[in-house]
Amino acid sequence: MTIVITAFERSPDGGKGLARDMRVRWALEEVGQPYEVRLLSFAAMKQPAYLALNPFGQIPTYEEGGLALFESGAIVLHIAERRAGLLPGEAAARARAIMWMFAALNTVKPPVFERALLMVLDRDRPWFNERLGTLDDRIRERLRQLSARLGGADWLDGAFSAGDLLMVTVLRRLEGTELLEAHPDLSAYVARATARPAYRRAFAAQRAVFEAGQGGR
Ligand code: GTB
Repeated sequence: MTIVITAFERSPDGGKGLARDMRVRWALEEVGQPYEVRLLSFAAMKQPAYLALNPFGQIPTYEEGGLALFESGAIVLHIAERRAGLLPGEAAARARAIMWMFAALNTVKPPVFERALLMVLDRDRPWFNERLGTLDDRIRERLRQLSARLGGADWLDGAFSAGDLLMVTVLRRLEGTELLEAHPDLSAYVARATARPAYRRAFAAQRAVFEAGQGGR
């Protein structure tokens, strides 16, 4: 059954692999599952045909036969549950890996994502610096806690898992900031994950879309 995912026709991230299709591409590469990509304009993402797939009009979606999914975390979990490579077989270890998936998206991501939005949308607001300070403090605390738990290990809990995959996609939003650089262990964790052949293949695939779009301008 062919797997089809959706991605931006022209990603606003400039080919940096920060859009959410990157998580899905990476997961599919980790488990060795071929896939096709349907590229969408912003306008197409708001049309009824696409809203039937994702009511929020966002990428990515995932289609396989009669199954249609949205939400990158749910898609990564679906992929990880079906093929070996992203979740341990042993029940307790598997539950902990899924716990880390939720921790990445529900506990670490919120202030990181809020900061990214603030930097793009609110730089001219009079309260910008105060809000940035608040979010940076929250992020510092989360990174301190994450670093303490990682404790010099390669991955969050034993072998690389879907929990690491999602956590690294969240941490990548902090690349180039002093927040991440203050934790050389976390920077090394991101570097270790993004050096994986599956990540490199996924990154190159999304980058090729951006470069093709540039050529077409
Ligand atoms: N919770 C959903 C999921 O995880 O799947 C969120 C999906 C989502 O935010 N999709 C974004 C989207 O479709 C693209 S990835 N936005 C269009 C819209 O809402 O109309 C978010 C994103 C956008 C831009 C950058 N960037 O420029 O760096 C990074 C990430």
